Amino acid sequence: MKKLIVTFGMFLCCLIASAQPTPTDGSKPPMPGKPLPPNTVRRPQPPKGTGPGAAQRADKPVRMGDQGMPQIGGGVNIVPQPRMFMPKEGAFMVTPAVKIYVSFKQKELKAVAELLSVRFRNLQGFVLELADLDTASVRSERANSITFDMQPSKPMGPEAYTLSVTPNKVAIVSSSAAGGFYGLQSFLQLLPAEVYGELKLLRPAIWRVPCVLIEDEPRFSYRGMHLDVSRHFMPVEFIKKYIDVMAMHKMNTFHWHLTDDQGWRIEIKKYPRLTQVGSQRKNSVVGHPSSNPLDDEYDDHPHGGFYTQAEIKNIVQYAQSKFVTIIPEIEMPGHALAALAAYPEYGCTDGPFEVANTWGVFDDVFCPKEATFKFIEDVLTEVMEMFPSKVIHIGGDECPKTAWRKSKFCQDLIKSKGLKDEHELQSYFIGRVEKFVNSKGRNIIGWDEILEGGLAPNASVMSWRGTKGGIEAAMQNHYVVMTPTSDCYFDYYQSEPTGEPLAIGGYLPLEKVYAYEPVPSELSAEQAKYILGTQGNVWTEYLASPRDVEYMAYPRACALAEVAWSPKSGKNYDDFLKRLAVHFRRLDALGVNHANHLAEVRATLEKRGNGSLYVALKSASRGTQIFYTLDGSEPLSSSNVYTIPILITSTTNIKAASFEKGRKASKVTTQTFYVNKLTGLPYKLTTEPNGYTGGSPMALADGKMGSDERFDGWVGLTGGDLEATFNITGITGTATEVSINFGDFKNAWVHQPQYVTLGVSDDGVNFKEVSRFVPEVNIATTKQRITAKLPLNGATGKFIRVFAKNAGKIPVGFAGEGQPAWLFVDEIMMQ
Ligand code: TNX
Repeated sequence: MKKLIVTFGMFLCCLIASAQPTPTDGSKPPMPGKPLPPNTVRRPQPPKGTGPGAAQRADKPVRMGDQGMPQIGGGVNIVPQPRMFMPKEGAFMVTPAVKIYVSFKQKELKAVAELLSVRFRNLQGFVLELADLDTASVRSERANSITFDMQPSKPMGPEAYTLSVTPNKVAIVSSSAAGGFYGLQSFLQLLPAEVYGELKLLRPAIWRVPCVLIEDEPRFSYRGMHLDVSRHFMPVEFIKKYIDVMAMHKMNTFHWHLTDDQGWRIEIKKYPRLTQVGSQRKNSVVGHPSSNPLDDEYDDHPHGGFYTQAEIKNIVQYAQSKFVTIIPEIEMPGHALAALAAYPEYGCTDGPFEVANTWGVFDDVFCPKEATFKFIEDVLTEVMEMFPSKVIHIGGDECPKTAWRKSKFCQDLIKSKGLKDEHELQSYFIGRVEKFVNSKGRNIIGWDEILEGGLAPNASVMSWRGTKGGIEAAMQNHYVVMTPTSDCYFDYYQSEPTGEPLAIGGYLPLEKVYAYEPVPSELSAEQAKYILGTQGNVWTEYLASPRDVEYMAYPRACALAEVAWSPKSGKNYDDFLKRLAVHFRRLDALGVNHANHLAEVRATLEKRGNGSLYVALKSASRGTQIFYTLDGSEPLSSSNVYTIPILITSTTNIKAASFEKGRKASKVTTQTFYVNKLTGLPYKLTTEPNGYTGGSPMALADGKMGSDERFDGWVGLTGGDLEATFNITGITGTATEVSINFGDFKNAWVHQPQYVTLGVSDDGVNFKEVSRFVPEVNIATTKQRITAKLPLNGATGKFIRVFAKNAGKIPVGFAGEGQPAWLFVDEIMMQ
């Protein structure tokens, strides 16, 4: 076989794109008279002889009865970061003598003030007395007080507040009770983390609140968290806790996914079988289901549970007290098996149907008969009685058209209504339901599939399959909540799967959530106004308990809360991490089972000017040391200590972990770097990847292989072909073959390419095809990795180009049928 001869030359390459976050501007002096830019910190210079501790000592904290109480308190570490804050000298001391002032006429705000006074009674054993602001004799001279001051006529945003802490008093000013509530959340975060605890302190303390001025308001009006209680039921007490923790992060919308194939969880009086039958499943699949349910293993116990109407009303009220709106979701026309198990007459066949005991998408869906619409209207009527939310979620996602295709009734309906196909039938379905919901003075929101076949006139859209649906809807002047899988799915892995609880797949580390920008760049400023905000989704196929939910939701929800609340210009991941370390103590006090991967080690490849390859190791946690091995053994505190990037010359497996005081502080990171002739070489893509970038612009040649399980590392194109061009003039020696890996994960809409070609060129413009690879037809839905080997067949040249043809539309019978397939590529190697 002839060989490709390439000549050696020098090339420079910077493999790691250095992220340049905009720092929060802490250095500029205050500019009197000028409005502060968003997310600004002004730091006063402490006068001589005062340090952080001294400043606080200078104030007179000790009052009657305070003797002997220790002082505890911290700095300003608020999550989400306020729009503007200015730390000041001194501190306010919360002693038993402090009074809380609020107008007793402002009932909602008074309830907010009570939340604070109750907190102290529970923890400290003393009551902070509430006094009526309207009868307080000297309004302006309330020393030693915390005042909630609401002035509805004040020109402030509906959720805005200012919080001023001086040594004498605390004032929270707002134009609404919600603003007062958010001011309180910030105030609580100025107190020691113990304020979030449930247990009475053994020894009452004086709580020291650092002086600060905060002016704050949210960037987006919709700041949401979702929870699926169908796949696994979650108890009432946990739902309340989930709402509490959301509200603490200034999130204001709880999207409650109440029905699905695996369980109907909301009592409907007119249809008792929905909960009698539909809320129970006989068992659950263990692990990831395969393509054939008969091959799978199932556990040996039933799963059930539902919320009574009384419980729901109670939760709705509870959420209102925390300024959280609950949007209930009733799934239709798909994800309806639990309902059909109870009332088979609303399906397209006679059934019988069973509540699903495995995960996925099922062909049996609601049939658009008059009786079905009557049923849905009855259900929604009761739902709207329980939930005052202006918006009702009607699902709309993942509705296979198989049953409708086979049904004579549906085919006749398509003809008689003059519809084009089953997609227009889905649109007809949603449109009818929308009309009904609108007639009750409410609006619908649905997953982005409701765009297919035409959007119902007043519907809002939740964009989950990437951003395309959101962009389309906003361009049609419909409101949008952005919740793309790539950035907002908290059921994805947040770390390397080893040592993590089983997740659905995917990879969404904290940093990626933090970096998420909800307004797609494709939109004009006018269209961008339709982006209401963003939401984190917690699907519970693999989350069986509240503890599992918390582990996946936090701290990623902290990051998303900051995306939704704080100004874009002030984003700074390092600063967020610093605050998060403090914030973890609050979550701990609340008993939130949050994940913590801050000490984990990341390994990345660097290519130096002389062509040498180095592996750099990094952990986000300060005060830890990294130890590593290259021989496959577990890293210990006696292994190699990491100081500078490690030179590698051939394929290398690195295991690394960080240690604090000799003890392991993270789990072990294992990373193989596949060294070949293309490693570290820059390339050009004709079409940029959408959604899946592989983590860096060098992902196809970064030495790291895409992971089947977490989906990271892959360069992903939806609908598009891959065309990657390498300039190889700098490469030495001979090469015989180029190999490329593709993902074939059909359940996740990722399909192998139709074919792959290798071209060679001298000018980088005219390429000659030197070999072609056509993968074997593969209908398996289990995850597979396809390797295309393309011999160079003796060709020579200065450039090589790899072209891979996308599978196109997903064929009938596979998940996402009719949608554009994803092409997943990684890594491209040359031997
Ligand atoms: C897709 S997101 C679904 C859910 C699954 C989820 C798992 C959406 C509208 N549908 O039914 O639980 O993926 O990530």
